[in-house]
Amino acid sequence: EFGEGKGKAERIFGLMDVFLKNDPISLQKDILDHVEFTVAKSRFSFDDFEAYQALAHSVRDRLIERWHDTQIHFSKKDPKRLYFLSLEFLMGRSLSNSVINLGVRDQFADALSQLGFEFEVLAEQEGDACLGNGGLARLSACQMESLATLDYPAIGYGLRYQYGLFRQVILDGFQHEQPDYWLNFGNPWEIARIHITYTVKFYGTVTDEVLNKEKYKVWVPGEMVEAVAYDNPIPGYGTRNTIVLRLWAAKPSDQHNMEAYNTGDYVDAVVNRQRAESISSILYPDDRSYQGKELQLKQQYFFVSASVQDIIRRFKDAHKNFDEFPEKVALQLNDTHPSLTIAEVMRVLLDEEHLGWNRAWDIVCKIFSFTTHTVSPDSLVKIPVDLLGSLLPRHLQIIYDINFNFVENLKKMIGLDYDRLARMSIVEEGAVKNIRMANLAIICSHTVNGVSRLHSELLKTKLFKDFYELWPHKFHYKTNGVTQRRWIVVSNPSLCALISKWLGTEAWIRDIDLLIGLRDYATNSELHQEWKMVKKVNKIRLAEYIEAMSGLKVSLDAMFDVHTKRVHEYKRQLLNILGIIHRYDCIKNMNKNDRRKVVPRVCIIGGKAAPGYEMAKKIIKLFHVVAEKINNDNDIGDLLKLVFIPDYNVSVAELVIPGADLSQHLSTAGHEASGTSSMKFLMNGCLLLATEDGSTIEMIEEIGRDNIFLFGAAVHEVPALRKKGPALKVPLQFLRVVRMIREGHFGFKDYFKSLCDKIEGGNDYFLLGADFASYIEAQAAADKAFVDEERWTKMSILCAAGSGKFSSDRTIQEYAEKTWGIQPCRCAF
Ligand code: GPU
Repeated sequence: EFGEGKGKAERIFGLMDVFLKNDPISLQKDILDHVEFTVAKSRFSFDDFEAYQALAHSVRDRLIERWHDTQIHFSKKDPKRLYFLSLEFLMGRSLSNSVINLGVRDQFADALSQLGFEFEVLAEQEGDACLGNGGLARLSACQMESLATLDYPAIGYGLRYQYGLFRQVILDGFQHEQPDYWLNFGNPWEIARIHITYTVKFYGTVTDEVLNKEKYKVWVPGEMVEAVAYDNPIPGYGTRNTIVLRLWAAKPSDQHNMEAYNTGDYVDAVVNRQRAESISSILYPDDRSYQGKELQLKQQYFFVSASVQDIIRRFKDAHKNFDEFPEKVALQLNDTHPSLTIAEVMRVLLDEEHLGWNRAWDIVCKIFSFTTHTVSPDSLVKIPVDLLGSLLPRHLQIIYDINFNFVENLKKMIGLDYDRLARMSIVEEGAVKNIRMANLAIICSHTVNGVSRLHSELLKTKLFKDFYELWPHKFHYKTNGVTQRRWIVVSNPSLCALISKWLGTEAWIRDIDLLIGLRDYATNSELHQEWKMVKKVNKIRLAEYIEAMSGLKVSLDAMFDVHTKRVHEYKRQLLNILGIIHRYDCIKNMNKNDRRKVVPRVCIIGGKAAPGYEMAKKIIKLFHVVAEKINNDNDIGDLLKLVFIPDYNVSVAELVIPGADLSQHLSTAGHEASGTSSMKFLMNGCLLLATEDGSTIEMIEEIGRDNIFLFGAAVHEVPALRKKGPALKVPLQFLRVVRMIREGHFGFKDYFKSLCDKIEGGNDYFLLGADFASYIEAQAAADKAFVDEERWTKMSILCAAGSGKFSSDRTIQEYAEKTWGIQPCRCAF
């Protein structure tokens, strides 16, 4: 169809500009064109939201351009690819991060200002993509960004939930959940790939068939659903490489048997078909627990099956022989949620590619790596056998076969130790028979990673002890990290500029170890002045947000003390509240003179509770009733103010973290696998008050004990304390604050009874009483340090300077080199 004589490709090249242009005039033209042709508004009249949409589309064009180049480059080089499988990604907003990574932020800001708009104002128009619950999901997002920045050939796979994590609304101090229909206003950051679809099968039966005298299993499904790909480009920083997060959406299948509808009502039949979409419609809001719901299992398999088909299709486009599969494919299982992938790959290699068991098994054993994010056996996914057998009959057979071989081999290695055999078996016997997905993942993966050093020790000595003793070589850890592009450059532009100025380079944005250079200036008074200014700017921003949200005016001289994360008993938000009550009680009982010495505090808490987690919801309510009392006590004034930040999510975190003076990480030692919010606070020069848990232990090594406020029992002390039960000594102050709640000092006496019962009289599993005295001491130490401005600022600088280890760039590089065996593949244009 193109001109004679010239090749088609040449002709197309001739028709296009080489790259989209990024000068202010071209950008303005692009934005106005998108106003007119994409948003369909007049270029002479459009509002902030429409301007945001047009802006987002012009950025998207640039993402697509780079992503195509990256794809072409990857196809040509055919490197080993990493496939990152996760059911949760907390991406937050995309605009600022994209323009910064594309290196066109200032150009866009200029172009917009010439059109009469302000970049920051438009950026605020964007909603959050909350396709995940908490730390695990945000970790996936940080890791995708690092994979792109470090030029690794990677693809992320996930689900395109129509409803993200619920929006938290507080009414009368109680949490209410509202649906997050985040796609309502369209999503400029995704590209619908209506031609990339795969059929996913469910239910049905398995029959034996003979082909060329070989016996094969054939799965005849009872239901089929289509998976459609939606691609979300992820640009790297300081590189042209742009990778993709491919999210699957469920659509009714065309292969539906319409015959069956003839007897029924046509409209009902179509409505029924439409139900297929429900598979990808909602994110389950309970982190770390699988409720045994069929829909949730369907979701997992839907995601797994579509991803595996896509991976195998890509492999077959370039290769004929499956023996090369492990040289080209690394599959990373983000926790147990996607571990059905193992059975699915096995099924495809056996039943569709006819490789035979031994060859298929050999391949499977070389391609999977598994990362676990928990220390608690209760968080490991178990699927009831009946449920799995009805939804995925062939997969159950395969899992049984894998288990049979495993147990037979195990017997040869460890003898007939039936207790241990039962513990290690993939099948859990009991009133309800379950499939233990973690055991399946460990048995079939070449590497099992923990998320911090301490976590890995706990895996080896507790959770996965039996497996560690069998296969010590499989167990490793990669301490988590977060991306400094999102958590400093995007969220804290003032600090970003300050760091670059003092280091004399922006290179730390790609090479975070350079931050250590700030240590040389830790006592420099000029830096101190500028550092304090930056903190002030961020505190003003946060104070304005608090006022807009709650009407509460907070003093900028007060210490902003922040505790934001999912609400869980083990994270001990309750300890913080008890500490606040104690502080209040002390202030009330002080004379005027002593009051003058009190360090004013704004105590900020934020975080969602799973809708069915009663105790977590009571903790939220307790904070509110205590806040009500204290904030309205004229006797207290600015000495103590309490703020609950509702609907804590990525974009709220971007605002809160830079404005914090102190942040709290209070998990009972041995319960937080890693913790990642602490890393974001640390990078932003916020001091930490923490237990020696998860990654905190490694932070102490990086910044020194003098620069962090530590408290509480150490991991090895926890079991003995628990054992003491009712005999455990707890300080009188602790009993006093619990009594205040019990006796109705803050109202809702009956409602809080069960909460008080849970921390008294030997029931205090998370050891709030045992750790209380040392918690209060650590808080006093923080107060003391805060009044010494010079000391505080020095500590703050040393925190940021020592945070280099906690970049996801380091984590990803370790994974790439030690676990996945992948190399950078940089697109050089
Ligand atoms: N984590 Br399991 C979650 O956010 N959700 C989960 O369901 C499970 C773990 C967190 C860990 O609690 C946290 O310690 C860790 O830093 C994070 O995953 C990322 O590894």
